[in-house]
Amino acid sequence: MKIYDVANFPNPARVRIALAEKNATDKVTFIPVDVMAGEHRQAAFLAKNPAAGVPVLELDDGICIAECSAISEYIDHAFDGPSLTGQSPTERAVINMLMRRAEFMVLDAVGAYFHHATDGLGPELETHQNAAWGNQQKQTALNGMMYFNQLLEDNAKQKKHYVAGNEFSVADITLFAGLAFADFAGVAVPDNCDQLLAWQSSTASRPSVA
Ligand SMILES: N[C@@H](CCC(=O)N[C@@H](CS)C(=O)NCC(=O)O)C(=O)O
Repeated sequence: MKIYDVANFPNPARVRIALAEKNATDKVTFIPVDVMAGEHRQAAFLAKNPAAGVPVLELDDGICIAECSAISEYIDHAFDGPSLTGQSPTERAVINMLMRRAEFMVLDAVGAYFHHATDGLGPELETHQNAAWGNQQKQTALNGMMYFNQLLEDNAKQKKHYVAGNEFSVADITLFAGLAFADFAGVAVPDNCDQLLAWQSSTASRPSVA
């Protein structure tokens, strides 16, 4: 199978971390996409993902799977190793809910700030900027960080050390990618978010992330 992506971009990182958690990185061929040159907006790539985003997983039979949530789901079930998406109906629902919150409250909000209120990927690619929307989304991201700080504090009181409870999951991976993107985009974690910063530092030391 192939993954079309750009190393070190936040969404591709989610999939690469999931693969590393499953010890399956070497089962995939990575095909670099020249996003900075707009390759992801050309017809050949749009045929794989009409949303013009990386990563895309292409299976050996040609089926293309976009969206990190869907790719992570595939990886979790295609390879052995600890579950990243949960097992019981409750675990699966809670992990999915918190992954979605990590997306729209942090990662995607930072993305909107980066693409709309900063130079983003440069004038050739950032053709429809709306700075007011971008700045509003920066505040959404800061609120999201405070939400996850409180959630991690509440979890820690119950001796649970991950976003969705006792096990590392795609919710942790997504939040970590969101904070990495925030760091890159110059959105600092609010000062009073000690629990979030401690969680970020312990997540950074996982072999799959390091
Ligand atoms: N919701 C998508 C987001 C994909 C996405 O936006 N990827 C970024 C890289 S981190 C991208 O391709 N950006 C290209 C652009 O902004 O033109 C997912 O989960 O995969």
